[in-house]
Amino acid sequence: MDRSILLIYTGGTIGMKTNPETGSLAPFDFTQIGNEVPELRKFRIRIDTVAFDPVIDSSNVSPVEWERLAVTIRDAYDGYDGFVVLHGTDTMAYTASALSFMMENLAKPIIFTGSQIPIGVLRTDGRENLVSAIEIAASGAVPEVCIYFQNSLLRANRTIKYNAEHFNAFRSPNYPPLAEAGIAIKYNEPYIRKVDSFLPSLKVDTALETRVAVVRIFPGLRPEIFRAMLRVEGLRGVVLETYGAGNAPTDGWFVETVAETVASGVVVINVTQCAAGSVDMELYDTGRALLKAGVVSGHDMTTEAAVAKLMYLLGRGLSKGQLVNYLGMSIRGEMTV
Ligand code: ASN
Repeated sequence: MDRSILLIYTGGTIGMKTNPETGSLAPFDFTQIGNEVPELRKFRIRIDTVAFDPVIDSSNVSPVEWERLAVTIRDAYDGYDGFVVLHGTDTMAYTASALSFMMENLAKPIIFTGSQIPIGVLRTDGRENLVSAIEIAASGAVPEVCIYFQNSLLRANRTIKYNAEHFNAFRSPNYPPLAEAGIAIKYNEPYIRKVDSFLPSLKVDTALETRVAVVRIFPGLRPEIFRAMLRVEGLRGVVLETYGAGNAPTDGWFVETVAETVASGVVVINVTQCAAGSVDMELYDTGRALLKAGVVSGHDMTTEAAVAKLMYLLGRGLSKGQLVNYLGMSIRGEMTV
């Protein structure tokens, strides 16, 4: 066995099976994964497993678990060719995005996967997801944090959970898949991050600033409600979800509230409510007003990546100028600029 991976189970649907007595779904002992998926024994790869205790539904995952995951991978980093993280699908795009920022100078694959149906159920989608994720992680071909789901390998910080029912649950609307699994796994080389031999060693930053908010505007949003959301004591950053190409109302109260927020030291980043496409604040007057108020463009970043990037950068004690600079540029391939 010349290759090795560490399989980390955090929780979520994938690691469940039906309790024959009660008929309900419950997590199984993950160290016995070989009993549930005997196919794993056929790999010529050493697979070590570790499970969170307790395992959790991903709706309960918070930056505390992001840190636990980052530290687990950091501590095991030198001993494996790659890492597979089994995670609930609901917040997988947030966790995987966060890891992409927290793991600087990453040179090995970290592949997140999960399933819509538990692995202990006959029609599960988890078996194929797991087997292919392991193969990709062990190959070392993609030195990035990725999500593998239903035959597609996607860059984590470009990915959103798109469908609550279909097996094809994830999309990367603004960046092509890094690989597609059919008869063979075909890697999309031009889009995969390159790692050269001068890359400094892995640096894991776990200090995250969580005093941030996501504010989604909508027609009829009232001035007093908007002000209340932005004037929360201690607020450090806001992801403002705007319309179309980054547009928002030009009403005086709206623009003034945003400008006051920025002037008070809160960083405001503009992302679009559309699943695909990019913010361009110079296109319409309704975008320009935000630019003038000091809002930073999030370009084509997902909300998930914007939240994680904001927490990561705010946690690093940067000056306002550095913060705005890093926010507006791609630091882990998360935006097209
Ligand atoms: N609620 C589950 C979770 O995110 C959903 C899933 O994994 N399919 O943990």
